[in-house]
Amino acid sequence: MTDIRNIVILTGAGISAESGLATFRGPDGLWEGHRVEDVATPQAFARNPALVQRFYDARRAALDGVVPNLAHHALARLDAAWPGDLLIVTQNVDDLHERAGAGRLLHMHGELKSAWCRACDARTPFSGPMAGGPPCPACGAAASLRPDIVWFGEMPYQMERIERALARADLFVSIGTAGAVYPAAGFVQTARYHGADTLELNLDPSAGSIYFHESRIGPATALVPAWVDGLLAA
Ligand code: BV8
Repeated sequence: MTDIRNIVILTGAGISAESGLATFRGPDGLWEGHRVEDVATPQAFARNPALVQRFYDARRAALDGVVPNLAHHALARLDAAWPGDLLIVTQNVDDLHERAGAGRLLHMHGELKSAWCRACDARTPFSGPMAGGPPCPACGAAASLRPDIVWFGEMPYQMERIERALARADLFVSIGTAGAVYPAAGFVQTARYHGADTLELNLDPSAGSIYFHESRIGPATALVPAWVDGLLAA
């Protein structure tokens, strides 16, 4: 058994790429010619709610046509088998980690399948289009729902819980993220400061590759199962 007990895993759009969901900064990164940074903001929603709702309605609908891939399933297997602390912190707003069976999971940037009511502040499970102004499932208010997504300029969810997990981590693994968006891109430095080993599994070197003790380059469906098998066999 290795001397690794507590693990934090950060995932980004790259872990869902092989399931068919577009990443943000790759060649398929634009949506109807818009950069995500220009649509995923409170200002964009205030200025043009129909455009922003359409952006999220399209991505929420796309979830019905995709399934978790071997990387999601490998992480769920690790989650089920790992005796120490383990936390999957995903930047992704898709539901593929859950559908693969991951339990110790946190969506720091929110979820497509959740709605946030601006009238009663409730967050409720949601599928289907939001553009038509459906009533809030909790309070019934009409046309009061926004996507339960952390936009640029908004505070990511459960940051204290994430910071506590990073402070205790013996191993920090980053999978499928470009390391371009903060605070997630800074987690590797926090983990390293607290003495964790740091590993990056990515198709290309990320902006933060220099902060990792080790970087393995390749597709997540090849790298993640191999890494999990190695860890569970140790
Ligand atoms: C905040 C929800 C403060 C939306 C998202 C200057 C310096 C530092 C920070 C800032 C700055 N200027 C502005 C900021 C702050 C800003 C920021 O970081 N901006 C960036 C652009 C510079 N951050 C924020 O605004 C955050 N909030 O700072 O709040 C605050 C403080 C007090 C009080 C209130 C507020 C909020 C950021 C969250 C924004 N929301 N998502 C949505 O999804 O619609 S971010 C968005 O980018 C997604 O969540 C996405 O997950 C995330 C990161 O992208 P990646 O996951 O990395 O995806 P990407 O396409 O970029 O890369 C894919 C990677 O996968 C690539 O490396 C590729 O090689 C790899 N890959 C591809 N295929 C595969 C693969 N790997 C393996 N296998 C494959 N097959």
